[in-house]
Amino acid sequence: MSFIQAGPQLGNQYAGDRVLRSYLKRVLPAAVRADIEPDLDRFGELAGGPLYQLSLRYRAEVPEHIAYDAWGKRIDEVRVNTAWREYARVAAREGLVATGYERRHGAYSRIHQFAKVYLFDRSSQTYTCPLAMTDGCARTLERVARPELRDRVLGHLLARDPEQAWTAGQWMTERAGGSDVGLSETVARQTPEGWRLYGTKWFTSAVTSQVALTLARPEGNGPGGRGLALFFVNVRDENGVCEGIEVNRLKEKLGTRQVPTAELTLDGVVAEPLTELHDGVRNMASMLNLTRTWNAVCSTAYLRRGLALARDYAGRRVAFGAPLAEKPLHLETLADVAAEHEAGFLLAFEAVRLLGQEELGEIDSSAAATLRLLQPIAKLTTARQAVAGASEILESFGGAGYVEDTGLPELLRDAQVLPIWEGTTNVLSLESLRAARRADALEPFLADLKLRAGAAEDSDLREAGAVALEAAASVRQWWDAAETLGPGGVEAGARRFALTLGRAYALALLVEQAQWARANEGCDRSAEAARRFARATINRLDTPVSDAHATRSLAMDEFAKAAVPGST
Ligand code: MFK
Repeated sequence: MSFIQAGPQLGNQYAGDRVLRSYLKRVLPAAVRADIEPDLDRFGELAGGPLYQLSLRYRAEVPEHIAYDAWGKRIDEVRVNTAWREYARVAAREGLVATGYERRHGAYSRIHQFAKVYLFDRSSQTYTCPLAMTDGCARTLERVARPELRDRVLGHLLARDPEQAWTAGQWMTERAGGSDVGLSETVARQTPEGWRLYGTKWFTSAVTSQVALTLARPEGNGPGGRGLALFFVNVRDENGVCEGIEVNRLKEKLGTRQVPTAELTLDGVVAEPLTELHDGVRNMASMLNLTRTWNAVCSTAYLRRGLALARDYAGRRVAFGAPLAEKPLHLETLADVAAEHEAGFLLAFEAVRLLGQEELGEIDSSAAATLRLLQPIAKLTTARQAVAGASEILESFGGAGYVEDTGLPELLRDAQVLPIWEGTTNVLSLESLRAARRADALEPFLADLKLRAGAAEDSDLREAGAVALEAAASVRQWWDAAETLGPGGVEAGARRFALTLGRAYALALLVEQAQWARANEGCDRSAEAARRFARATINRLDTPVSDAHATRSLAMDEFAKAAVPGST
């Protein structure tokens, strides 16, 4: 009989994850870990088994928009696949949002919650999207909503009973303003029945949610983000009807195809202000910071899943006389991805750890400022790792990585959204600059980085730590020279600033983890990850910079002399 290649298999995704387990052992008090570990072990089995199989089985079934019923009545039903409906039940029962708010383990509850999110993400057809927005909505309600509204809604967002559980949408993006949300055109009008919204929302992810937070400009308000107000919308009434909302169409996307993403027309939908009738962007910021944290954690989940599949396959696939697992070049490639994964994981979970402390008021002002900067930095750094790493993982499967029904291409297609939604790399780089300035965050961030990178005792780890310290010094130098660069020069350098910070901080965390794992677990794998990650590019600020004219000439080439459309 001719040869048939065995495909990759997944095991228990908690039990097999050294990086997650070792991290939890280091940061959690023993009693907390003992309490949550059985839950993670059980969920890891589910994620590597039935939930993963479910995602593969319904991989090709994408959402459907039914605009009208048979008799011509507008119904705007959005049908999702069987797996997606099951994920909704699993998410509620498992408390994938609720765990962070029940706070059974105080500030550590966020670590427990996000460990489950990390296990769930790549077995969930990105059901983590509505969950992230639900978490963001819950936190925003906790922080800024009128108590009556908060008490009416929060219980549903945190319900473990699937019959009671709601998810929330986050409708920010409009045709005029994707990144520049202050350009939003949706108007809020006061009527005898309350506020009503009129406008178009251009990207609304997971439009099957029961409720949403959105921005609109109350009539008479000024321009920009300050003139917007934050509103709560009940998307469907008790009969499932969207009164005052039309689904124009579902987006046809590169990836996350099982997530129903819609264009909506708001034609008088009733909405309630969460709080004051201005400063909507600022009031929505806690939602953004939460969804960016989900994005960072899930980005690292892509690499973890890719590695789990590639490692299993490396033992099964024989080429040129030996399994791939014995090929030095194949191992080099996987080890590089593994180093990126471990560094990114620690970066994302540091944002989670500090978030838990901040929410309970158990954080000092330095750590709070560090967190403010870490949120955009962790998101942008890990998202780029996910895309590059997913591409490498697909390649490690050869042609099979390019064939849809292996389920592998989805890893790369879905990953491409991570650096886009919740703020692109460039928008978040600029946001990092603002956070560093407004929150005085750079000083405490760099101080913490130095503490961790400098704490290494063994010479190999001291050497790796020195790379992080040298990058931190470059950041400091660039920052101090910012005035001489002018606004254009600072903006042009923002991405290199942000990525250097992200990768240097990740390296510092990795050095700290590696020293601990060597001393406490007799394990040197984190140390190899640290040494390897230190050899990858950390410092993006130590290369010469071109002048603005040369950059523009090359970037725009045949368009370099053209007038900007619309300018006079
Ligand atoms: C797998 C995981 C999944 C995640 C799924 C999520 C699916 C959802 C899909 C989406 O909804 S994607 C849409 C996401 N859109 C964005 O992320 C928008 C990106 N653009 C930005 O972030 C812009 O920088 C911003 C909209 C914030 C710019 O608007 P403005 O009006 O120019 O804001 P400005 O002046 O920077 O900030 C206004 C106030 O908010 C300031 O406070 P003050 O009024 O006190 O000066 C800021 O400090 C504050 N602020 C802004 N961002 C903040 C923040 N505060 C804390 N944290 C932040 N992140």
